[in-house]
Order: sequence, then C-alpha cells, then structure tokens
Amino acid sequence: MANETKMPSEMAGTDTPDRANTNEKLEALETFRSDATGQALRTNHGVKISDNQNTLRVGARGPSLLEDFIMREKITHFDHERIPERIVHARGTAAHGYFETYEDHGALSKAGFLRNPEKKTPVFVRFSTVQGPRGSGDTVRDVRGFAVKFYTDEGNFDLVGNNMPVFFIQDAFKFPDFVHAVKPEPHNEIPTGGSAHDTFWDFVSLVPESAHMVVWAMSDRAIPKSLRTMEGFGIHTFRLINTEGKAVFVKFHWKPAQGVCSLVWDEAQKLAGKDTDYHRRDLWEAIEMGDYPEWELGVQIVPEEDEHKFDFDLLDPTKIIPEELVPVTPLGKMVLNRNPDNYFAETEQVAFCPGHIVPGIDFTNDPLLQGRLFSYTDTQISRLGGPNFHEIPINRPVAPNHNGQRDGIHRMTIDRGRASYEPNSIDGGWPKETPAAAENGGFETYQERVEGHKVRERSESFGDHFSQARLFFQSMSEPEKEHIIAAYSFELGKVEREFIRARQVNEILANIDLTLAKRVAENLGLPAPTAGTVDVKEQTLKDSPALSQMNLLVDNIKGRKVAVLVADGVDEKAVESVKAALKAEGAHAKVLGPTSAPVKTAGGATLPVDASMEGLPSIAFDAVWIPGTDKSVKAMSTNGVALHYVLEAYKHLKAIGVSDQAKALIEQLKLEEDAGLLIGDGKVADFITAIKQHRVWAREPKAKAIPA
Ligand code: HDE
Repeated sequence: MANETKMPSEMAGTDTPDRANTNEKLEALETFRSDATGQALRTNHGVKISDNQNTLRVGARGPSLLEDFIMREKITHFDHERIPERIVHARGTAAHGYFETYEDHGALSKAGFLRNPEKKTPVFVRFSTVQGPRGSGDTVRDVRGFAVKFYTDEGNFDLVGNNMPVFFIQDAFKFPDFVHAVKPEPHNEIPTGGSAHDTFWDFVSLVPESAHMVVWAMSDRAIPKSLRTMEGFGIHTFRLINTEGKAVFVKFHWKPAQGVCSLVWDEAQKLAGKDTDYHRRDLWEAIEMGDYPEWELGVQIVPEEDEHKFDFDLLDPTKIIPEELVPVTPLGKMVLNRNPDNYFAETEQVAFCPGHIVPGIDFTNDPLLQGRLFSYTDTQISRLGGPNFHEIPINRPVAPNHNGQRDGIHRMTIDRGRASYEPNSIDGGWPKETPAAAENGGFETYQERVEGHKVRERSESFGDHFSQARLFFQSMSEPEKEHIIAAYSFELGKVEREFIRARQVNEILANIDLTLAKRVAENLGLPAPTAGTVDVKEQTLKDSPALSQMNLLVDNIKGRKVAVLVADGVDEKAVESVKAALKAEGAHAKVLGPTSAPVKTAGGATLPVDASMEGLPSIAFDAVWIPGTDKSVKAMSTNGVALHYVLEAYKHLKAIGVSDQAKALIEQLKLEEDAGLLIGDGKVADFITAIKQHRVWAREPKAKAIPA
C-alpha cells in the first residue's frame, strides 16, 4: 500500500499558486491526510463515541471503571504524545514547495530532477537552530540548519546543510565532544539556546580547527533576520556524476531571492523574549500571504584533475572554496509555497539523512560527511521508534520502494507475496535488481580508486586552521567587523574562567587577526597579544567580497514589514497613501495604535488598527512610518510606548519616516535626520530606498548612545 501512496510530489508538473486548487489535488493523492469535517467522533478502532465529556463511573459520584476502554485509549495515547526531540537541531520549522531545474544539466549530473525543466520536484525543507531544545527562542546566536528533502522520481535526495558553509570540526569522531561542549552545561542545564558559556569556549579554544566556523558563528550570519534571508550550504564537497559516468567535485549553495541580511544583536536578544517564534511566524505568514520564499540552487564545480590545486584540501569541511576562485553555477530554483497541515506529523517526524542520495550524486571521503552517513539513520531509529520510519508519510519516497525488508515495529505496508528474499523463484524473482547503466537508473557508486594503510590520522593538508578564518574576518565591512568583535567580547565576557578567555584571545584570535584579538582583549580587560602563536599560511586570495552580507542585498522591499503608527486625530488619507505606496513595492504595512481599539481620524471617521504598538513592537518590523496631524502627534508625544518605538527603531538602525507634523516627535527625542531618518510627507520614495539598504549603518556609532 505504502508504495502506491503518493506524496506532495504529485504536485510535480502541476504547480499552481492557487492554494485551494493545489490542496484539492493533494487531498486526492495523499490519502494519509485526514480531515474530520462532517465526521463522527470515533475511537482509534472506529467505534462511534456518544459521550466525550465523562469517564464511565459507578453512579454520578462513584469510582471510575477500568473497563472504560474509550477513556483508557484516549489517555494512553496522550501519555505517549511526545517523541524524543532531536539531539541537535531540535527547534525547527518547515515548509513544502518545489524545485525546478533551469535546464537539462545532464552534462553535469544524470540525476533526473536536474534534467527536465518542465518537471517540478516536490521538496520539504526544515530550518532549525542547533543548540536549544524544541521550545527555545528562534533568534538566538546559533547556526541554522537548512535541510531539504527532494522527493525525486528516482528516490529521495536529502541535502542536509546549514546556513554557514563550514563546520566546527573536521572529523565526525569529534562531534559528540563538540555537541556536549556547546549544549547547556550538565550541572544546571544553562544556557538555553546559546554558546556564551565555559564549556563551549573551553572546547573551541582547545580545538583550533574550529576557528573558522566560530568566526562565522560570531558574525551576523548567526542572527539571520529571517529564515528567508539566509544562504544555505551543503558544506562538504560532493560528487556529481554525469550521463557518461564522468564525475566532478561540487559544493552546493542555496542563494535566497530575498537577499541576505541579519538582525542586530540587541534586536535578536529582545525578540528571543518578546516573540520566541519570530522566525517560524515570519516564514509561516510569508507563505500564507503568497510571498513565497525562493532560493537558487547552485554548485561550485571542480574538475577531478583540479582536486589538489587549492591552498586547502577539498575534503576539509572547515574550508570554503572562495566564490572568487570558483563561481557558483546556477542549476535551478526552489520555491516554498505551502505550510504543513500538522507540525508533529510533518515537521517533527521528518527524517533527514545525508546518506539519502540518488543516481547522479555521490559522496567524497570528507571524514565529517562519512560519519554523518552513519549517524542520521541510527538516530532516527531511536527517535522515531524503529526501522520503519521511511513509511511515515512525510518520509515516504514517491518512487516505489519494494524490497525484502519486512516487519519491525510500526510496519505500515502489508506486503503481498511470500518471497522476502532475493534471488527467489516463487514470486517470479521480483523485486529484481536494476543494472547500473545510466538509462536504467540503478544506483552505482562512483568507482574512486582508494588505497592506503589503516590509520587513525588526520591528513597534513587539513593542518591550516587560520588562513580562511582570517580571510572571512578581513572580507567583512567595517560594521560587520565591529559586530564580530562585539560578539566575541559578549560571549567571552560570560565565560567564568579567565584562562579560557585568555586562551581564546591569545591562541585563536591572535592567529586570525591581531586587531580582532586586541580589541576583544581590551573589552575583557586582558593584556593585548602582540603576535600570533603560529605561522599562518599565506592565501592566494586576500579578500572575498562574496562573504560580506553587505554585498548580498536585493534591490527591492518585497515582503518587508512596515509599522505605521497612528493615534486619535490622524490623517486617514496620509495613512492610506503610505500603505498604497508600500503595497505597490510588495511590502506589508500594519497600522498600530496606542491600544488595539480603533482610533478616530481627523475627519471623525473610525480607523481600525491591526494591533497595539505594545503588541507588535518595533523589533517585529523593518521600518516605521508616522503619518500625523498636530493632534495625533501631540497624543504620541506623551505616550512612552510610542516614543520608545521610535527610539528603538532608531537604535536598531531602521528606516524611519515621519510626516511634517511628526517632526516634533523627532525633535523631542533629540534624533537627527540621516539617510534613513526622513522628515516630510514627500519622503516616501526615500523611505523605500532606505528600507532597501536594510540598515542605516552610518548611524551605528550614534545609536550606541541610545538607551536599549
Ligand atoms: Fe547533523 N545531525 N551531524 N550536521 N544535522 C542531526 O539527525 C551529526 C552536521 C544537520 O531538520 C541529527 O535527525 C553528526 C553538519 C541538520 O531534521 C544527528 C555530525 C551539518 C540537522 C546529526 C553532524 C549538519 C542535523 C540529529 C558530525 C551541516 C537537522 C537529529 C559528523 C552540513 C535536520 C537528526 C532536520 C541533525 C548528526 C554534523 C546539519 C544526531 C554525527 C556538518 C541541518 O543524526
């Protein structure tokens, strides 16, 4: 049965932005989705229930009866409603969508989903944080998981990546050590969702191979503004095999059509408390509003003969291939256009595994990747309760999956036929092997030649830990560098043991960049190092502009959110006109009042508001606009929430636009006009330009004087 049941997949080739239509089609195909509309309440075994309010008891005030099978079934199910959360990446959110190749990439890979531009391959994507448990905040400083399941006609392909292109360690053997160090400390389970504690910094200061990834984690990449504004990376070098059987090395990249940008630290910290669900809400709402997030899938391609041509080892997962050396070749695009129906059944039960590949894709000997190939299936067995997790609807391939693997806990498929072994003659020999030739589609491992001694050894080519960390830091713009310095200072400032702080500064940071080390040392009250401890390998490339988020913005404000602050006496026309201007650009305006009650306009009409200013604070928006009349501005001038709103948006370097009358508010707050603080009714176009810049970075030194 399972093999015949279809997944979202059948959207393949039939995508339509019309959700109702899409859902109707899905319903017909996905028999596992359940809709109770018009249905009687029944037990799990199909018996209609007449009373769902009272336990069966002896007399109205008597003892309950054990024979109440309906009550026992309900409570038993409830008792088992949680499954173990993921060891890492426990907090996540996901969406459905599709992938579409731009053209036939058969010269690169024989994988079917990269060959037919007419075909839409369904995908399910789960974004996550790494450190915190399921209920932790979305906006903590952390790496984000970016896991994509492609339901291809040749089987499922899982690209289980992160939003940073490198990793903390080089060998899977060290993963439990790393995770134990970053997780909350064992004695008191503090901190939740953060790395600012002794065990993390103890480990990374002792393990220099982590240096590159830790700079990424201290950069703005670790506090993305939205899941929609993150890049994604496959990290490891993989192989693509073409129709002729020829292989190339590749690194996978996801580039967001929404541009790449981040929160500022104060905003991220506040959001973690004021809206724990900030990122998942943003993704959910964007999809509901039809702002479907999009990413372009691309690969950096390295011919086999160039394997040893770089300053670093292609198999070392702590290294990037700078895009200036090997540009990213676009392959196709992914669109997320449907929210899950049920968090548990889909987002919680989805099981990713880097070992799920299809013909046309293959692994390399990256020792981190090799270990992952074991880990994920193993963990699903305990988390999802047995070896049949591939039968859970969200994990089922759309390709058939007949084989001799039978039985086990929670087996859904009722296999017909007697032969659960191969070869057999009593079931006609079925299911049979598929010869490996490209046109047949049987999976064939790339025949890499390997020989050597059995050793526990790290290749010398993995020995340079600092040059790319340096490249990253030195490729940052000035504001980004300042944020990195601030992040190290904040995190190390929380470390209780001074010898750990000093080791990180002297033995790690001083080897990355001496200014970075000195500035952090100064903030921690430590002696500033005067030199590094190792000779750092000179790199061919001194600067990689592709690493700075400043270069990764987009020239539109689609999907951006703008707060329009109103109070009694506001000019209704001014509200409508700014809303219309923003809508024309694809942005979303929300009208916020002193409370959730409607306000009275200057013309005496009633203007409903979307929320109160307290309910949707400035940290939930990209920009603030204040239309006004003298009356409404006067009302705001004595409202602490409204005043704080403007100050906070200013502090977070956001675009603020105010009408002529609202100039009084800006003066009251002693703020100065700048490229993003615009005064005058006619400044809407400049306001939109300022939102495109994402932040007014030039304001940052001044904004530091604003109380948080
Ligand atoms: Fe994971 N990782 N990981 N990881 N990982 C898991 O699998 C593991 C690594 C990543 O949304 C676990 O299903 C080992 C690198 C993501 O469900 C577990 C090693 C990268 C997700 C596991 C790594 C990742 C996971 C926990 C060192 C970036 C979430 C639950 C060799 C390329 C997927 C689970 C989702 C989840 C093991 C390193 C990304 C325990 C042993 C490098 C995005 O199997």
